[in-house]
Amino acid sequence: MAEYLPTDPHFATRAICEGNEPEQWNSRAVVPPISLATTFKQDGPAEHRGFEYSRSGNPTRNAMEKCYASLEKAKYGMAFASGLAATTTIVHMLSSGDHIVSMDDLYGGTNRYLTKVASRMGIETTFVDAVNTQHVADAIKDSTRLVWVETPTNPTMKLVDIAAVAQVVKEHPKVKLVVDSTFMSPYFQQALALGADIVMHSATKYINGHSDVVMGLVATNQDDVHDSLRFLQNAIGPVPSPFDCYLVNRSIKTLAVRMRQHSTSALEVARFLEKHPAVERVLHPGLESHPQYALARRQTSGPSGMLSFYIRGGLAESRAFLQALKLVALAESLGGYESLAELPSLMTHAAVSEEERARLGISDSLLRVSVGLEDTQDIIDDLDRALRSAVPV
Ligand code: P1T
Repeated sequence: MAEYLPTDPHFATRAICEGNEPEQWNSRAVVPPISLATTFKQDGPAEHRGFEYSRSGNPTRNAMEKCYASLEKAKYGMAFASGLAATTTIVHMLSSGDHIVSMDDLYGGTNRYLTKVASRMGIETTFVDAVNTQHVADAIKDSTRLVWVETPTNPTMKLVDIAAVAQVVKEHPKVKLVVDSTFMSPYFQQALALGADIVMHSATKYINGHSDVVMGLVATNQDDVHDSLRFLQNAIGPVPSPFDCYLVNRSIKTLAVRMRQHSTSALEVARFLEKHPAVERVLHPGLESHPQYALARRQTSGPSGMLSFYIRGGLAESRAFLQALKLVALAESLGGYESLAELPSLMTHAAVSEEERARLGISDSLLRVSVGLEDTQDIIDDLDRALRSAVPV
């Protein structure tokens, strides 16, 4: 920690100062320089000053990783070329014959990786409804090495009780709990403090927040997990560029203010949609109507900008709504300053089987919205106009 910081700085202070100490650079630059060199001059064979080759370590990445780690109050932070690169690297800690317990409601790309790629490497995954902690406990077997949960889930906004699952996992010393905290960012959810062994994010979303970088971030307090992931980060090679690390480090500076605004606006939008005649049901953990509202209050310090809702009607109405939007862009992804809307059944979750989607409620009338940082009234007006043009009310 920088010497001039208070002993226990708050989130926004850590976001600005940690890992970014000007004293670490000869120039004393207050902004970490973009260090593009792929290799670093050594004093003698295998004698270097912290950096040798940019895949194994890079000054700009290092500054950003330290800053990110401080947001999770973690000992270690590591950056990867995408959220999925972080996921695959974590799964590479396992060997053929090992088993993962994951959840049925998961980002479609994570589901696709586990079912179509990791399975070919001899790693089997059991998908359970992790909303009920007992289902996780029942699925753990001798070969289980990871429990992988996402909370809130993408796109049905279900919550997993991280502390309860962590308690189950702790009874099995060989099993690690991974929490994908992408929808919350470290600002609203501190998964490690709740008992997770590893927390990961698609930093492409809120942490970068400007829809111009694809990146994954992982944090842990455990030396063995860190050593293993650092080895794999170098051995497999899925590292982000120094420029992307510079951009994410810069984005982290405004994470707290961005998240507060996303949260306020999304709650306002969610309340508006809940009363809209063209809307059947709204899924947002900040609404009292959310079935796990009490858990949301306990486990997070607020809801993010993500919500989903069921439009009255089916595919035709969903399509008409999305195509009528003007301000809100019809696009995949989330967590950026611009509002986005999408149809999970045909877009982000198309890789999930039709039967599974039906079981999870990912129907053709389920729409997902990432509420951005435009004026809230303008977002509401756009949604209202598009809903009214798609569904006669
Ligand atoms: O896109 P990438 O940075 O590789 O991250 C994958 C990922 C992991 N976990 C969650 C919860 C995610 O939402 C994602 C990516 N999601 C989208 C692209 C999306 O539109 O939902």
